Amino acid sequence: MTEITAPKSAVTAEQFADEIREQLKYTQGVTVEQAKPADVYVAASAAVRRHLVDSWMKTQADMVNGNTKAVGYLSAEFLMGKQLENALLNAGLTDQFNKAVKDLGFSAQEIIDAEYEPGLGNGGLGRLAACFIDSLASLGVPAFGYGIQYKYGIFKQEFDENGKQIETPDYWLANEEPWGHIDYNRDQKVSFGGEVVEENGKKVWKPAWSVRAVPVDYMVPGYASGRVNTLRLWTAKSYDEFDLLTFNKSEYLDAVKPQVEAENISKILYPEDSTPQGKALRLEQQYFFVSASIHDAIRVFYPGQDKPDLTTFADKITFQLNDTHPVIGIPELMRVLMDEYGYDWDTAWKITNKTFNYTCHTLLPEALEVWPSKLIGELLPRHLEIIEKINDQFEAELKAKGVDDATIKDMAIYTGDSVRMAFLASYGGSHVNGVAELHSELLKDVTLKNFSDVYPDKFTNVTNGVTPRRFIKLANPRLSDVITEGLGTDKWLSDLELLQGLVPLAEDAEFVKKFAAVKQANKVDFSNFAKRKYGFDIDPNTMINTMVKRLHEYKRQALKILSVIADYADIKSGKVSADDVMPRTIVFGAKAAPGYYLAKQTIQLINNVARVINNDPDVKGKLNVYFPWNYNIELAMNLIPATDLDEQISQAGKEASGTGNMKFALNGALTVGTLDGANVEIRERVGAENFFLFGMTEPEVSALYAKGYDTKGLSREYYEKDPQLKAAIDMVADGTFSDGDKDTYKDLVNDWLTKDYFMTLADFRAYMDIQAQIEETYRDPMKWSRMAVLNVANSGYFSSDRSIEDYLERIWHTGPLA
Ligand code: GP0
Repeated sequence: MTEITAPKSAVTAEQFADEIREQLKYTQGVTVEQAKPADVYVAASAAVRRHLVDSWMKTQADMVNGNTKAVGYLSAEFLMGKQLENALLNAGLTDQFNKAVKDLGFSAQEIIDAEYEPGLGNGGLGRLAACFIDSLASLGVPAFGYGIQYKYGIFKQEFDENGKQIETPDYWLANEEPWGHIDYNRDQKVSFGGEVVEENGKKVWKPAWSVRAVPVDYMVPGYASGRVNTLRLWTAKSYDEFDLLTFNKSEYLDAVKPQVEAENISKILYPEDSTPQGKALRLEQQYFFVSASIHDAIRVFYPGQDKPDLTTFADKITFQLNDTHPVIGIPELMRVLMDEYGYDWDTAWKITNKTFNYTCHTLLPEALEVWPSKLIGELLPRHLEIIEKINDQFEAELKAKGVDDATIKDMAIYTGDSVRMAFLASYGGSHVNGVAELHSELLKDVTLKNFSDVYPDKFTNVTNGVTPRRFIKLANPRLSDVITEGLGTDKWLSDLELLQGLVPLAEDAEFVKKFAAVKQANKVDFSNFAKRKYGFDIDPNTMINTMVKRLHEYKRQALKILSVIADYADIKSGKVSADDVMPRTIVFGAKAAPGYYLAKQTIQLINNVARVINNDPDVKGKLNVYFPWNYNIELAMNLIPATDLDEQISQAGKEASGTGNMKFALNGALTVGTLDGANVEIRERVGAENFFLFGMTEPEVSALYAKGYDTKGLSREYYEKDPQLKAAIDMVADGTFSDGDKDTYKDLVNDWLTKDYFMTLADFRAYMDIQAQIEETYRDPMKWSRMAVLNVANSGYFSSDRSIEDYLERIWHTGPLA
């Protein structure tokens, strides 16, 4: 007997159909006969939202009245993905929905598809925030996600006829968006600019302009917890409706200018992933949402109180700083406590220090934000003063601890010219965490070494995780059924370590065959999806080999494409007969930051390699390359379950964690990867024999830098010594993938041969060797599938529920509502 514990609402399909009808009629003004799928999508969303309202209100009331501290997850990005399917699952209405829409004359899929995916994040960091708020709600922990409702999300990616990336605006709010509830009556005023003056011995900030921060609330339903939290995304509105004076002069268009400028603040998500640009508007965005959120928390937790006792603030809510983006919250809370509520510096500092914690997501120094003091001074003069004072206090503290002057200078939060946000966060909060074990170690040993030396107890690790609801249950229903059947229960969806129970089944040939059949069916589905959406002809009987992630040099898409080119060159030269090649389909998905030149060249190269190889009869269809554009959550949910082999091939010591790697392992893909980020922990858990490891380790990378790899042009030696590598690079240089033009990729080629900072060439040989081993393994389907079963069975640790439990225990010191 299989035990089913998934939530199930008492509402019948007939009742749910009536609710949809009613929404269609009374809110949207269309009959069922007139309704399009997009109408039914809006109606069904509104209907399911109504079923969540009571739990939502109760969760909020319990949060304010209860004695459990809440979590405020401050994040500039929340990459949520489509909402309807997930809300139905958590409300226990999936079956009713499926039947109801069918009875209304629609297919469930076309209704789900009608939702436009909100892209309010760049990649891993934003998706992690979305997984975390899902897990917080599922664990019954009261929490707010606080962020920005950008009008334009991450750009839509297209490819032009030359294979170049084109970015177009993602106006995701062009159609009715039924999930966000805009609440004009819970707005906050956020001010900027002006100057600080002294009045009666007190510092008083006289700002020059203000915007109105209006919250848009999204419900965050927990799975099987009965709890519904809130994602509160701020949108900027103008206070100046229009300037009457100007208007009287009948300069109508000028009159709306200030309004347009204020509303610019929440207009667009910056598309740089890991390499922030020091733009004033970005700082405005950061301050905008953080200031509104802090004031909002005071409003929520001290309702109706003019003189709240904010010495208890850190017992009400703990703020997690998701990377450096919200770190301006530290001086902001200081300012609020001192200037708005009259606390002295020391009291304010104690509260602030206790309230904030900081998660660092990177090892790339360029990803740690540093703001010019001048910019902060112009935009937030009072905050700059506070930062200077924090820095003075910090220096005195370090001196007292016996830290030498040179080190103190290295650690400066405020250097005179600039403010280092990661340092401000490390000093200003209680805890600092990295996102995988290796990453947290490297943070302590390298990136934030001085801080960890002085404040060792602040530093901890929380390995990332992903939500099994979206990335297994919704993305891979077939696998979910096989797991439930195998375990005899569906409880694994809220306790993912139960997947361990599948380990013995790896020896059960019947089970392994069922598991393999799921993968095959998913591959067929993906092939159909790719045909429908992209016009691709993907053969589901080839190995599906996937590399999806942002395009970044350190992630090394270049290594993957060079290996494909090397294989192609072997076929073309006759060294290898196409008949002997194991059939493979390589699927890439990646957006490049619009200003990231080498990343964009890499995209162009991949597209043209695909064009040439896919159309070359000599290849006999054995090697295929596809690059579906605009990689997003929807594509991920279709591609990951269909993948046989996943690529996690970053240069060791560069990928903080990776979260795609977890999604693939949990969906029964095998991984080829370096010892980097969470790969290390995945491999430990699934077993070294079930993971394709290759390449230099982090200490080997460091040693090679020390030899001058990038500065002395050592990469060229690898090129000269390895004929296969040489053939591949020469093929890029000679115009094979640019209709004979030798200049198209010259900067890319030149970088490989003179600098190659991320050591693609140095790891090439090891990568080719492991691929040969992979092919051998894949030719034994039972062996491959058994390994895949063991990947699923041993990856339960990588649930974001477990990550949140670690945060609760190590950092937040709070727990679920009673
Ligand atoms: C890290 F610094 N990450 C940054 C950034 O600006 N954006 C971003 O998405 C990612 C890391 O690269 C990661 O290793 C990590 O798993 C993720 O943050 C969440 O911690 C790979 O996606």
